[in-house]
Amino acid sequence: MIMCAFRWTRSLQLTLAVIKPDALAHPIISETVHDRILNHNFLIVRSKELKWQVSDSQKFYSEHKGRFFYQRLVEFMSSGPMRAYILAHEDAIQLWRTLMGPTKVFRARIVAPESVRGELGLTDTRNTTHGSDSVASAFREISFFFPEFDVNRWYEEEEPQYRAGPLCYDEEKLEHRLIQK
Ligand code: 3AN
Repeated sequence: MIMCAFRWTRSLQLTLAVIKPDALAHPIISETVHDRILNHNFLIVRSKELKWQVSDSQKFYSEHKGRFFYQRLVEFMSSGPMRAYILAHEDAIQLWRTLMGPTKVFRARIVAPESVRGELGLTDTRNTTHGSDSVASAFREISFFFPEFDVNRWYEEEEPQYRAGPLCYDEEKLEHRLIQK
């Protein structure tokens, strides 16, 4: 157990982050991404490993249906286990997007070589990670990956507690949790 006493000045925002199958298959890559999450003071509200059926992948990426990469994307995202996180930070959505870097790995290598995708991505499809791109998509995507998690309730009831702490990091569950005062 590691105590975490970070001082927040603004309210916390949630985002969904995913380590995609290509990256989770390589422990050094997934540990590097996980360490980057912790080193940037994200709070890990929930994390879990899961594997999609093709139908889950089709549903999640329905907005891309018809694009040239759709079939490849759908097959890849259901090809092996992933790790999904609900992350909290003052500016969680934008911070995680910045840490990931641009969608296209070859562009990421040039414009953001130290980003996750710039450093660890393989191709535009196998680009290591996913992150929500807006408040609305964070709501939708968190509910998709964690149907048992109530986003509204978290903001109403748990956000003030996570902001105030104290929290500890559970190295086995890969999650932060509140310590009862
Ligand atoms: P992001 O994941 O950065 O939000 P989206 O939502 O435009 O990007 O695309 C969803 C996923 O589709 C990407 N993460 C990537 O795996 C795949 N993808 C997007 N554009 C391409 C492309 N031009 N070629 C191959 N795969 C792509």
